[in-house]
Amino acid sequence: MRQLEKDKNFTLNGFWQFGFSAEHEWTDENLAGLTFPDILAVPSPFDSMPACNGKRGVGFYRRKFEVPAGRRARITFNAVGMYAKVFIDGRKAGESYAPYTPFTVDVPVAETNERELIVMACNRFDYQLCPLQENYFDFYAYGGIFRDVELRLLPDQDAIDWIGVETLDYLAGKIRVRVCPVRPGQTLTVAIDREAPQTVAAGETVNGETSFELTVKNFTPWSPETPELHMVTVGNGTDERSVRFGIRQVKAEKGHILLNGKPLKLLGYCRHEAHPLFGPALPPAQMVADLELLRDLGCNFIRGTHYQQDPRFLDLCDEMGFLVWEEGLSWGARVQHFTDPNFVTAQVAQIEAMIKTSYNHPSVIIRGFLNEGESETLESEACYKTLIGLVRKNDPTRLVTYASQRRLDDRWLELVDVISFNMYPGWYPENKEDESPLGEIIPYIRHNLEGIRQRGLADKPFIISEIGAGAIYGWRDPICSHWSEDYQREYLRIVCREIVDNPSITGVALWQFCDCRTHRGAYALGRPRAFNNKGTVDEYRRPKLAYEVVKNIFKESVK
Ligand code: ADA
Repeated sequence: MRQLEKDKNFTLNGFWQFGFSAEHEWTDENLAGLTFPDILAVPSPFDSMPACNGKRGVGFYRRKFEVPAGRRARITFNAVGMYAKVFIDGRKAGESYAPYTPFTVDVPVAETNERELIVMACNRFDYQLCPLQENYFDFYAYGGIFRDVELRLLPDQDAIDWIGVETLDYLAGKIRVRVCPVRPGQTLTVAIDREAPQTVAAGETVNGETSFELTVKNFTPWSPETPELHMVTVGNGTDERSVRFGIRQVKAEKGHILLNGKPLKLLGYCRHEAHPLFGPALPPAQMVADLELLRDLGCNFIRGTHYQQDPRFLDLCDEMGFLVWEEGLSWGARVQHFTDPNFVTAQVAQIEAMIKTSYNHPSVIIRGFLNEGESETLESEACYKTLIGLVRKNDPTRLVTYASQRRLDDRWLELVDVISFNMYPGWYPENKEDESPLGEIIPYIRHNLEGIRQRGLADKPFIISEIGAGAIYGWRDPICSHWSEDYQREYLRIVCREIVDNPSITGVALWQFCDCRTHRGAYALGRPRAFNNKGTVDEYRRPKLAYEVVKNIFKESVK
C-alpha cells in the first residue's frame, strides 16, 4: 500500500479470473450467477486464446484491487472490445460502446481497502449498441480487455483530469499548456523538465479549462532525426500531473507537408495492431520489433489503421521519431450510416476522445476518420463536415484528412488539409482480362494526380493512403501470378519508385505492414487463409520478397 500511495498510479494488468458464456444476454446484469473458472491475462482478447478461440459471446473478468479506505480513485480502460460494463463491489460503475477508445470509471469511496472489479465484455456484433464496428470490416473484431488497465488515486477534491500542450513557436520554444478542470482564480504551479516550479494564476476559464503560455529554454525541435521530448508538471495544491510533449510545428503549404518548416516525404505503411496469437494486444516487445522493422525498411511514416493505436505504441513513435496518421474506427461507412444519428454521435464521441488521448504525442501529425466512406454521396455531407470541423476546432495544430476510395468522385476534398486516396490499380484491376496488370499502376496514379490538378486542388498535399498487392508467405511463382511473393515484389517496386520520384506525391502508406486476420465466414472468400495477405511481412513478421525492394528504394531516396 505504501508504494501505491507514493506512485498514485498503478497497473491493473495481470492475471484475472475469467469465465465465458455464448448465451449470456447483454441486458442481464445479475452478477450472482457468474462463474470465473479460468485465468486470462489482461491485456489480451479472450477470443484469440485457446479456450475461446473465435467464439462470440460475453467474457466475465474478475479481480481484487486495493484503494486506501476513504480515498477516491479512477480506473482507465485503454480499450475493451467490442463493448463493456464495469462493476465495482457488485454495483455498476460504467460502460463503453466504443471499441479501441479509452474510457474511465470512478471507484466509489469505501471504508475498506480491498475492492472487487468485474468487467463484462461482449464481442457480438450489434449495430444498435455498437455502431462503430461491423462484421464486414476487413479486420477481425476481437473481444475482451485488450489494452492496459490503470488505477489512479485521486485527491479528495480538484483532481486534474487533462493537460494538453501545443507548440506556439517551434523556434522560440513557446508552448501553450491547457489544464482542466480549473476553478477561476485558482493558483497553479508548473514545471518544465527538472526546472523549479513557477506559480501561475489561472486566468479566464472556459468550460472549466484554462491555458497559459510558457517558454522552454533548452530544446531542439522534435523531428524524426531529433525526437526530443520534454515533460510539463502541473500542480494545483491537491493534485499534480505530468505529461510528455515535443516542440514541433506541422503545416500544409503549396502542396507540401512541412515539419518545422521543412517539406516531408512520408514513406511508410498502414499498420494494424495485429498478431495471430495476441490479436490487437501486442506485447511491448512486438511493438518495438515492428518499429525496428519499419525503420529498417526506410520508413518514417505510419498510418494507424483503422482505429486509435495503443497509447504505448504512440509513446514509442514519439521516442523513435516516427510520424503518425491517427484515425478513428470506421470502415466503408454507407449512406445508411451517414443518415443514422446514432452512428454520427458515436463517431463524434470517439473522435473527441481520440483527440484528447493523443493530444500530446508529437509523432501524431495527421488526424483521419471514416476510412473509405461513401464520400461521393450528398448524404455523407453532414458527417464529413462535422468530423472535419471537430478536428479543426479541438486540435487546430494538426492536419485533417480521410482516406477516400471515391477519389475524384469524392465531394469533400476541398475541405481537408491533405488529400488521401486509397487505390489498388494492378491488384483489383480495371481490366480483368489482362494477365499481368502491373502496367495499370503508373497511369492510374498519374490520372488521379491530373484529376486533382484539374479540380484546382494541386496546392493540397497528396498522399496515397493505401496501395498494395496480396502475397501468400512462401508462395513463389515463376509466372509471377496474383498471390505470389514475386508479383507483390514487382508491384511494390513500381509503386515505390513512382512515390519517391514523383514530386507531386507527398507520401504513401503502403497497404500493409503485416498480414492480419480478417473476418470469418464467406466475407473471407477473397481473403485466402481468412487473412488480409498484403503485408510486406507476414503475421509473424517474416519478410516476403518485397521487403528488400521497398527497403532499397526507400533508403536510397533519403541518401
Ligand atoms: C481497403 C481497406 C483496407 C483493406 C484493403 C484491401 O482499402 O481500407 O482495410 O480492406 O481495402 O486489402 O482491399
